[in-house]
Amino acid sequence: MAQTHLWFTELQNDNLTIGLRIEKTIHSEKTEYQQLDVYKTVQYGNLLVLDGCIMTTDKDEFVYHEMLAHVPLHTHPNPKSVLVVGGGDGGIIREVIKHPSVERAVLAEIDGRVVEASKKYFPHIASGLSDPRVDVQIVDGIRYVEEHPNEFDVILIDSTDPVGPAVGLFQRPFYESVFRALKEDGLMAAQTESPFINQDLIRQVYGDVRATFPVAKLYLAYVPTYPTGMWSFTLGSKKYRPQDVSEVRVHDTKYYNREIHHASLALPNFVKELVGE
Ligand code: SPD
Repeated sequence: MAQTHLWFTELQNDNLTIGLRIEKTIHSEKTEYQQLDVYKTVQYGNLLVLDGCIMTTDKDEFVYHEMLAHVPLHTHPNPKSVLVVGGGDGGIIREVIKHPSVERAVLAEIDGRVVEASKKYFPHIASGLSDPRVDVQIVDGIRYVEEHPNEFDVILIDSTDPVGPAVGLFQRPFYESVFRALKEDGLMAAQTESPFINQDLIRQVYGDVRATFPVAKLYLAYVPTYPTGMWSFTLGSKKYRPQDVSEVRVHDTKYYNREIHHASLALPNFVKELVGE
């Protein structure tokens, strides 16, 4: 096939872009909440974009989804009841249900169109959404968390970037409400952007999580299509520490394993400084 001259460009901040050559636009719509586009790219397969920001691609999605799910899920000794806030593409749910202890996994996604688009254009990412343990709720995740105190072992926050509908998911009242929605030994993890270009956000979120939970830990993974590639996740826990994980229960992964679990907790000095470690 002749090479196209079409490019998708994400403006990552005022001074930085990432460009992916595209073969064609597969889908484009304005949902009730955001602009939703799906492109076929040459390098990364299908690409899901919300409000101009890359959410996931066929080829590198496994890094982010495995790391946001398995580091916290292995930190809990017996996760049975799990809530995913956001994550309408289903990638986190797919990883959650790999844990045999999980009896119930709720997905609280505000935009039902993301779920539908993912089922159609990213079937391998959305594959877990039809599992009988999964309950897909098209609701405001912030409100859902407020209305379900003391219910979950693990809560995973797979938000979009901190603009538009996701802003509230990066604020202290939300983490306090997540604390209340967790059982007495529960824990949470959230995606918290790039240590290279979102330093104020990481400082603020980490500070809020540390003020809310007895245990707080930032960890890292490398996602080629996310701004700068280096990506952070913040874990808050009432009891268990990710440093104490000695065995891994899930093995059908492409990125996560026991060594990666521990390596992801090791922070470069400039990131340690950000979180005061
Ligand atoms: N800038 C990328 C941030 C994307 C975080 N959420 C991705 C959703 C994938 N399930």
